[in-house]
Amino acid sequence: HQTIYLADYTPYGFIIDSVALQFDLDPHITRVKSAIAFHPNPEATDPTFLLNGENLKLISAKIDGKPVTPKFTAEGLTCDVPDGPFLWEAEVEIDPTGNTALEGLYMSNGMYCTQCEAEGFRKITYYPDRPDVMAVFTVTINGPHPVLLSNGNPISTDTHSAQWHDPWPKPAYLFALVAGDLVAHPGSFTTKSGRDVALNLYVRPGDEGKCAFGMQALKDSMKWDEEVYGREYDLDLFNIVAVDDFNMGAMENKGLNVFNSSAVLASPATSTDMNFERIEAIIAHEYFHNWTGNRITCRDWFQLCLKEGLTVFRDSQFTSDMRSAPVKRIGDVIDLRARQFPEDQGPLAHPVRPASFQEINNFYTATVYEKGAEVIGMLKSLVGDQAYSDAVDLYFDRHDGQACTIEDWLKVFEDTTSRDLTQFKRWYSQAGTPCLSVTEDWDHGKLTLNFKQHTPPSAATPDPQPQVLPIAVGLIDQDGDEVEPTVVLEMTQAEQSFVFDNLGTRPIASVLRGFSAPVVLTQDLSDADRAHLLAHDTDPFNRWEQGRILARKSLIAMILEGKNPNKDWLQGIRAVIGDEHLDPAYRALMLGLPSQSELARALAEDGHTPDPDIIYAAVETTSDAMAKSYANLVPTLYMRHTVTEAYQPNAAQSGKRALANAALSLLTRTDGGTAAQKQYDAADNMTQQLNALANLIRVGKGSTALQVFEAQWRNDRLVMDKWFGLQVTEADPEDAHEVVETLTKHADFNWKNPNRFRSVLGAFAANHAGFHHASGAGYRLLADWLIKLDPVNPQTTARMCSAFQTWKRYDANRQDMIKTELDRILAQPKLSRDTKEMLTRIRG
Ligand code: B3K
Ligand code: ZN
Repeated sequence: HQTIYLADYTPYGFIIDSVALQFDLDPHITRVKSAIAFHPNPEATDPTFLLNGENLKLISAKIDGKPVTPKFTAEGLTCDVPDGPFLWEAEVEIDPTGNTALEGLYMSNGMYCTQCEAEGFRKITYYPDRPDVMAVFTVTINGPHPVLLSNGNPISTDTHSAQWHDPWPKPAYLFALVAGDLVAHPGSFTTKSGRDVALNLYVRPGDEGKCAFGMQALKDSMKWDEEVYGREYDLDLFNIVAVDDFNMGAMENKGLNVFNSSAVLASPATSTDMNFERIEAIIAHEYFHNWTGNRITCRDWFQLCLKEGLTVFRDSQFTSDMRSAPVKRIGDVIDLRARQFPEDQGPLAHPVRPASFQEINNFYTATVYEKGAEVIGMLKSLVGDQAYSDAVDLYFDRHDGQACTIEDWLKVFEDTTSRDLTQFKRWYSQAGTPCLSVTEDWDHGKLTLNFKQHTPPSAATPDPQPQVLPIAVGLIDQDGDEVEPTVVLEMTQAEQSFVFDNLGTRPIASVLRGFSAPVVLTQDLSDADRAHLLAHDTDPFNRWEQGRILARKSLIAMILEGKNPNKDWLQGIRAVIGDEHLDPAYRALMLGLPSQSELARALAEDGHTPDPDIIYAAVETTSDAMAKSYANLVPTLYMRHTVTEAYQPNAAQSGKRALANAALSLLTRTDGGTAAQKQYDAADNMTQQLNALANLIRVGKGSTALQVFEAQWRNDRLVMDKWFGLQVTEADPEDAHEVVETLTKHADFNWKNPNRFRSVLGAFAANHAGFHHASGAGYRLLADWLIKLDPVNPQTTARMCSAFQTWKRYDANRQDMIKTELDRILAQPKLSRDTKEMLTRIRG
């Protein structure tokens, strides 16, 4: 397979004046006719006429009405063309039913839908399938279906035929088509300049009751983007379609977003608080792409973070505004450490803007998305809020309608602030998580903070240079008062010191407030100082962070030295969770522990070989110690935060439930499941039902409730995904692989459905001690399923390969067993490009 390099970019040889497509839909033999008007691109150096195409049966091809015989290549076809403008017309045949990869045009439960990003349009017809080729599309759809949708505005709809026109030039990856027996949940929105926009959420009959929340989230997003970014919607219609078979969360096709049904359908009875929050964020994310992604798109796929990092940053801002900003920030950091840090510190490490790839679908990663968003957050804190807003306005003004690069993005900041961002740009080109350490000198009222930064080298970046680090710092004195409010120190050197003068007594430095840079921080603070910050820091992130660090230190001392859980930490947390002035959602986070895989990473970072069984035992012992130590507080916490009003998925109610359910999981450790069973029986919403069920499974009393649950929900796919997933997540590590094996034999284990596959095998990879079972049974089991899924759905298979990315952390035995499995998969004939690239990188 061929490697593609950022450095090799050249513009396409032609410009497209218009695209007309006609689809004659058939489940097995769909005909696609295209008429594309081209003229030579005066700025291009290579005049070769290339059209991408994959799995297409060419029926006919004409140029200016005359039949032509193209030459087929690995990528598609090429053909001799006239010197000036010309019309390319082609007819191809495709098989939507046979398309199990869920890329291009495919069928899902009897409906037709498309997924074209990144390079799926080439599976629909011959076309220059690259994001810098933008064109105006007119689409005719013929087929016996009540609903026939494409991008833009409808220009005619008859029975069994519809015509759509999208006035905004777009790259092919934003094309979409949906057809089927769907029902619309309608809504409307009036933009700030008075444009009436019709909104629809299209779902399968039966799902009508799960639309209201998503519709409201869409309206909230439209309003927010007007208020905060000044961005108005630009068509008379905005459609969202829910699809059961989808490789990712959702897709921002122009005017016709297609969503994984799990990322849009919601109701109190079937969705948890976490589901509601995620749905709100994904709807916002896809909507925000209308400006950051669609109106301004990417020149090439190396620039993916241009739209994704920025849009993730925007959706985080939205969630912070809709809900609690500190809770959102802590959640984002937990997620970054769980998904991006392992990537950045292992064999898959790549820069936010990668320099090469074989299969671009493998680069829709936590690094491109979440670290990409962190980079924008850093830029904003370096230049300040006003300059950020001015620069982004300039970006929209200057680049509307263009396919852009990271250079274009940084230039608007340089032009508005007169800053030189040359060094800052390293965030886009260097892989690896910087390690930042800080020591202190105290001298007569003068506190000096001495910082050192170092990024470990990786295959992607063998010789990393110092990064620009915005380090937010505040000072807290011995009485718990803030003597220096947050300042952002700008570190640019490998070693750099900053001085705070005129201080009375020696304060405690609260460093990296709000997690102001995505680094691994080492600070030589005593446990007593950390406990002081846990009690008094004015920065809610760092308050939580100190508790988290103390928890991690306690766990690591248990793992390495067989110590007991740290009493001071237990006491410190107790004070916070008992403080009724604090937001319940925040207190629930305070009760969380580092994940087992995060502990494994911390151990490996310090040169130890993590033992998954010992880590598991330490976490269990710690949870038991919390349950005992807080025994007289927990029942009160549980009762006091039990919501009695009618269910609302808002921040206030879900925060209370989060705290009550955190309390329930401690309570279950002492009452053996009595309260959980009671909650299960009384539950009238999925948050309460699922949390109760998890606790029952954990104490070995889940079998009846699991049967009841299955009988209640067997016809609801999304709820059944939870039923499958929970049994794996909560399985005792000793027999997790057997639980998985049993579940994969269940009649409803439809492994070709990505949601169902992930609910079992994805959850298994996340059951740390279960997956890393000393027998190697977990590795074999996952490998068997990856081998089975790869020919059917390469994208989903390749994503799941990342379960193996941390393999070099573990002992020689486990490494050998994993290597055997990696090699066994790699030896499969006809392994997809996606999976092959992932495993080759992971194996190293
Ligand atoms: N842009 C899509 C992701 C497409 C994935 C292609 N493999 C969703 C999003 O980020 O909004
Ligand atoms: Zn996105």
